[in-house]
Amino acid sequence: MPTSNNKESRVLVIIATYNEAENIENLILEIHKINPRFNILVVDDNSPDGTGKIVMDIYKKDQTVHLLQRKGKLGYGSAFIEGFTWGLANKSFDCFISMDADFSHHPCHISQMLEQTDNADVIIGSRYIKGGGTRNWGIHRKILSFCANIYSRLILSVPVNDCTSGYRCYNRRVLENINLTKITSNGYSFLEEILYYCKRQNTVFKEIPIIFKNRKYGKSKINKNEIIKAIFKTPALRLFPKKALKKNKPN
Ligand SMILES: Nc1nc2c(ncn2[C@@H]2O[C@H](COP(=O)(O)OP(=O)(O)OP(=O)(O)O)[C@@H](O)[C@H]2O)c(=O)[nH]1
Ligand SMILES: [Mg+2]
Repeated sequence: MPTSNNKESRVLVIIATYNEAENIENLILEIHKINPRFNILVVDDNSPDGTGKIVMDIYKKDQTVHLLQRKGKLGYGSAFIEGFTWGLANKSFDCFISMDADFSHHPCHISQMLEQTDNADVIIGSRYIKGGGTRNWGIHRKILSFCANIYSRLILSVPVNDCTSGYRCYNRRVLENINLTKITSNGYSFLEEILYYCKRQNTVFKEIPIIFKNRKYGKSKINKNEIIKAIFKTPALRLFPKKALKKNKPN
């Protein structure tokens, strides 16, 4: 737990994991190379490859590393809902970074994100602004991701070029204003859903360019079902908005 009031110790990096044993230890090391005071929370879904055990062993030596071990695979979105809820319960944290475990979101961008926290409420690691991009993606993946972004952006009318990037930094106030128990996406459409509720509270967004590299180790968990769910979820958010904002300030 953070013990002092300096900015670094108020940062909580949240990483959702399912079968990331080949990545998690290195990722934690790389994050702590940037700053050993960052707190890191891993939300693991009882990964059969022992990811949770690796994190538990690190925690025994380094108590800035935390583990939320869940019973089974409950989904990407639900992992972040639990992670944010855990972090918000500790008033010492005021800056919440979400990232993947597979190095597609390289920790080298964390400092650039934190530099923007005085100017913006939500900072997004973006593949679709100048300087950003993807590496080692096939043409299908490129088209899918590009179209998904345009689709989400138009339907949700969010002033963000990369609506499906999971590499983000949120300030506490924005998350506190969302009733996380009312978020209905357990899977990847969580990214669009929470972005929509950020937008509805007049959030200031800032994007910083990132190069998204395909994972070297481990397997992707995204599948066709998740993509189909996101296609339907996005317009549903506009048509049947749930009261997930605590102070409802529609925009
Ligand atoms: N706790 C938890 N984590 C998950 C779940 N599904 C995916 N993750 C994690 O969420 C992050 C993103 O998942 P990936 O499979 O890398 O998805 P992606 O980055 O969109 O797809 P790829 O580019 O193909 O890797 C990774 O750290 C996964 O381990 C889940 O059900 N529960
Ligand atoms: Mg990935």
